Amino acid sequence: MQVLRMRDGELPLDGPRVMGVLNVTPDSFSDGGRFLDPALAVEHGHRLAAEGADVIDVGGQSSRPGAEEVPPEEELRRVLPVIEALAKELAIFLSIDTCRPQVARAALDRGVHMVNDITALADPEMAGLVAERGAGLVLMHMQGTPRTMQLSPCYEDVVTDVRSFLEERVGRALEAGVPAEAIVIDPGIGFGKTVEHNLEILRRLGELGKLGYPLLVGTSRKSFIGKLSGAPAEERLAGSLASLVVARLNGAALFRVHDVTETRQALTLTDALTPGRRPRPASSPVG
Ligand code: HH2
Repeated sequence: MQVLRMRDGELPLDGPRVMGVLNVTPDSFSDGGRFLDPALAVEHGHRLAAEGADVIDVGGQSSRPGAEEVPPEEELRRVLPVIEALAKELAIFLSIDTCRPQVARAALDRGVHMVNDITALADPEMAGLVAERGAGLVLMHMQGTPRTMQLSPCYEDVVTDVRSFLEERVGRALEAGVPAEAIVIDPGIGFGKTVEHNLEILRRLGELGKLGYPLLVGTSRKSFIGKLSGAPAEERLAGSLASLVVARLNGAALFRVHDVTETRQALTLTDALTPGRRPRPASSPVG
């Protein structure tokens, strides 16, 4: 059975796994401002865990199109109290959504198990840090930066280009000593991609799966669903579920979502209806 190795534990990948989103930001595209107060963020973390999330992904900086960078001190100020509390109060895997080694290091010191780097090791220090701490690592594809990425995304062939990029970044991680079992790859839905690019990636996800690493997808409430359906961010659950069912059928193992209960139900049914797959409840004691 394939497992995902993280600091202090392993997450079995014998069924789909759900990563609950916890944005401690004022400006995230769908839940900005809701959990900026640390007490509300911690409460939401408990809710995500109770709903059956396998991992909670804590982020202190929005990466929505056009977002400006926040200083590292502010990112740390937002996430650290929340991580500290969740690590003490919950037996669940925690991930830090950051591209800054300084933030990742402080989060690891306070108990996170995995680093979700949406720049896939743009900072050369990140890989060594992850290796040294035995943490899990998500490597995500993005074209450009959040500020510029949606201006004119352009690829020769989006799936081939994303695949080559991820292959190269996996190579960097392995070279720095991150074990293969600790690596997850993610095509970066919505990060420097048009609607058609996102659809093409989801249709041809199997080609990324051939790299041999677990695939994570983050389609939850994203704007391609809004552009296709006309729905605002808070009304995109049905489209989010439809996209993740297709992603599961095409080989995705992990799903980064805002709506954990509904996602688990959709994934359970997807696996129950897939020949050769058996549904299993997604529970993940740490350790
Ligand atoms: N998407 C977002 C943030 N982090 N990480 C990974 N690995 N994959 C994703 O698709 C992904 C991600 C953006 O979504 P959200 O956190 O809801 O919004 P914001 O960036 O505005 O905080």
